[in-house]
Amino acid sequence: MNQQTVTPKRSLTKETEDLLNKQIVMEGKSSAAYLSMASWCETQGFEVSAQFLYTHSEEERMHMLKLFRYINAAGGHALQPEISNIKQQFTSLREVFEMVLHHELEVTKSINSIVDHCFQIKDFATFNFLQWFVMEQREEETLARRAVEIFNLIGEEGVGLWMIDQEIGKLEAYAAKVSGGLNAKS
Ligand code: OFO
Repeated sequence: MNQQTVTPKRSLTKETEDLLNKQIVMEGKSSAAYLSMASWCETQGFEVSAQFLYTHSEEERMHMLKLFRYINAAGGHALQPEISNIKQQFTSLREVFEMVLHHELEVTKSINSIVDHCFQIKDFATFNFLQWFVMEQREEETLARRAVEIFNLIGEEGVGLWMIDQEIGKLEAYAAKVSGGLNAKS
């Protein structure tokens, strides 16, 4: 099929479909990575961080499913991603949250480039669909930046790590407050 072919059943170009399928891989990897981080945190006694990451892993799966449903509704074929090479061991709680921040910045870059592509080819329906992800990334970045900031503010000595773990539990409320509830979690 020609790269730009659009049929009555199909409102996505093949290129856009491929880009959205690549985003599915990213969301699936996010879900798996956060699940692995949650498990490691739980084994280390960081109960609040573990709960935060378990919840986040579920959210990433929900992001992936949103893309599945959209691609198929638009006449494409959403593909179950292969997920491998998920990191299982971490050297510290700080490393976990620095990786979350790094990861979210990469996801934002990827979403932005698909949005740019849709704008260029005038696929305004997909452009509009992706606005939810744009605002979600704003909130996710705020949250991940704040998590790393908490390590710097409290310090990891003495009871610092315990306090940091407690503060991680307040991140969702913090991100929702500073982003003004820009995105509903559904
Ligand atoms: Fe799907 O937002 Fe994080 O990765």
